[in-house]
Amino acid sequence: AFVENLLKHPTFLNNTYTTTFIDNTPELFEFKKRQDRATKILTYLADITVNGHPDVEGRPRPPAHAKLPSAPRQPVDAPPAGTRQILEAKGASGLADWMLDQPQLLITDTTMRDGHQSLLATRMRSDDMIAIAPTYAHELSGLFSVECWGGATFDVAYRFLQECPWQRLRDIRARMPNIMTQMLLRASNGVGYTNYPDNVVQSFVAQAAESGVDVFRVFDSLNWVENMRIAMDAVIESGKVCEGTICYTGDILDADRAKYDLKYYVEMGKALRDAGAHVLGLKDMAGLLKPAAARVLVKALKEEVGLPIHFHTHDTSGISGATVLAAAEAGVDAVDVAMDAFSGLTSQPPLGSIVEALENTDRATGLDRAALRRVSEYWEDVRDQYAAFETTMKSGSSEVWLHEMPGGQFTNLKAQARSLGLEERWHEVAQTYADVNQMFGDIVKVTPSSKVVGDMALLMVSQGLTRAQVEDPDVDVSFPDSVVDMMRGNLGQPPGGWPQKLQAKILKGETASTERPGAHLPPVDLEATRAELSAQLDEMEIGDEDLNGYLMYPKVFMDYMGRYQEYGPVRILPTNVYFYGMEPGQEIQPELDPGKTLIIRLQAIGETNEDGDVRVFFEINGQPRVIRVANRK
Ligand code: BTN
Ligand code: 3PY
Ligand code: ZN
Repeated sequence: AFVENLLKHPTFLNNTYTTTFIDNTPELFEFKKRQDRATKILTYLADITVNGHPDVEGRPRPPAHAKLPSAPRQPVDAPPAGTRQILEAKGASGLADWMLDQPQLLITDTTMRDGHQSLLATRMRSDDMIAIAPTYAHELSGLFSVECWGGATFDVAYRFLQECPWQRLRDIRARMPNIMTQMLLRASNGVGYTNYPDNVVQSFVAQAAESGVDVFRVFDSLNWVENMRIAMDAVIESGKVCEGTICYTGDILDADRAKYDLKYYVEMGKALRDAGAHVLGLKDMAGLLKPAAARVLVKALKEEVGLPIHFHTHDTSGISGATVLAAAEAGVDAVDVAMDAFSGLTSQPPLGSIVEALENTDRATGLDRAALRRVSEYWEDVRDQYAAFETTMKSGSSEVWLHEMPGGQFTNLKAQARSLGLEERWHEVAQTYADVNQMFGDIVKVTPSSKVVGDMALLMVSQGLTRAQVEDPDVDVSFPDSVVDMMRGNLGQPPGGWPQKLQAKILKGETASTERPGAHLPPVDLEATRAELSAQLDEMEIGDEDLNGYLMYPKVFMDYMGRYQEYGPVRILPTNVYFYGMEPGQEIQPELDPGKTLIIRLQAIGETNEDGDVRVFFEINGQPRVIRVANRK
């Protein structure tokens, strides 16, 4: 700490120091803010052990039988070559051609992104992913890709897990160098909920490619291709795989939902191809595509677009496995599935079961089924550790065809409804969500447009408003900010535009934009922002990853940095300890840096003194340490 202070001191930097400088400059010895990382981690451990972690308070604990996840050991030598080496050798177009040549169904595992986003409120920690990554590399090298980044995982990492999402990506990449990593990118909404300036989106994509993303699934929440070009071009420019994506809604076989018919999807597929997509993503975020419709849609897209097709769905209904198999029969090139232990319900269908179902057919995947079971067993143990974040859905539900909520939103909205005291009125919320969709003109509902529909539905149910009242120009409604923002055109344009009467009521005479939102957002001065951020953080040097994190989520990032100053790199703690602290007598050995392990033992927890403080007694690398924390219980 002294040397760090010295090296940063202006006098030292200006080369104006003399031999008495050190003696006469007491601030060089102000270490309080510069405690070492191990002390910061002990502070966190003491705090959580005494006070508990706020996010698991009052929630179910891991079951008594839960065993701590332990990944199979892997050899140190290089794993077999995989899709990543194909991408490196042939480039993104070459990889797409390779996909078209494969007879087997290509498999993406979503466990590390959509699986836990949809089942555990996105709370899976990096430690649990990194531990199993070498097993993926060595035993499952035939996977097409591992979806492990983007969507909601980016902000949840900073906001709730006190982790750097970029570091997660680099750590997975380093341990799994042969399988392509995949991310979900909300086009101009980045990994956020709003449109960012074009240069912020470009900078974010370039950094994600640099830090380790190979496949970018790019979608727009209103299916507006015009609003996807900035992100798609940035991906293409990076040399990585651009999966231009159609979001599926409605029902192509239902003549009453003519807005989103087969022709609409084929046209969109062609537009994405013409915009430079290497792969066509077909994203059924709510799990609405039925098996018979999948046969028709996949066949038409294959014939008329010509790109390899990558299908994504959710099992909210309980029958999405049938849709995946129908899509496979119709010639889909790749599908998303989740490891069995993280599959079903609002997540993807079970990877192992899809693989089994295709054995001895011409789409057999070639994956090692025993390895899949081993990996799924690991995930089973991981899932137990997150019992606090499990949701209430117990069974498949055909109601999904009424409300059309994305799998990633369903449990979230349910929790929001509960917090508003509307838990018993869930089916009313579902019906209202459907009404709001019709009122907005039947739109694609996926982050962030789905959030807008959800906000409006919760408002209507909690205030007892009907669709007719909301649409009546004479009934005063105070619309949520997100609804006003969407009607202004700030999320872009849906096919056919917004319903004009409702839009006029919501905007109260203000004129809406029909331009691409990014077209009128001024570019951010990246270097000025870096300097500003550095000034706010004690002149800390700001790298590109941190800068891009800040640009996406300024407040969330700053709060994360503030906690980092106090608690250090808590990502290295095992998940049970991160959420529940330690028991007296317990020892853990987290790795601070590669090859540098801390041996931490909790000896005892003292009494609370008259100031309300508790002394927590540790031994760290054999040395006793006492940490004092406030008892807030
Ligand atoms: C948050 O919810 O603010 C992020 C999680 C970290 C919270 C830390 S954990 C130790 C301390 N105790 C609290 O109640 N909050 C902080
Ligand atoms: C996300 O944007 O996070 C999604 O999962 C959308 O389906
Ligand atoms: Zn999804």
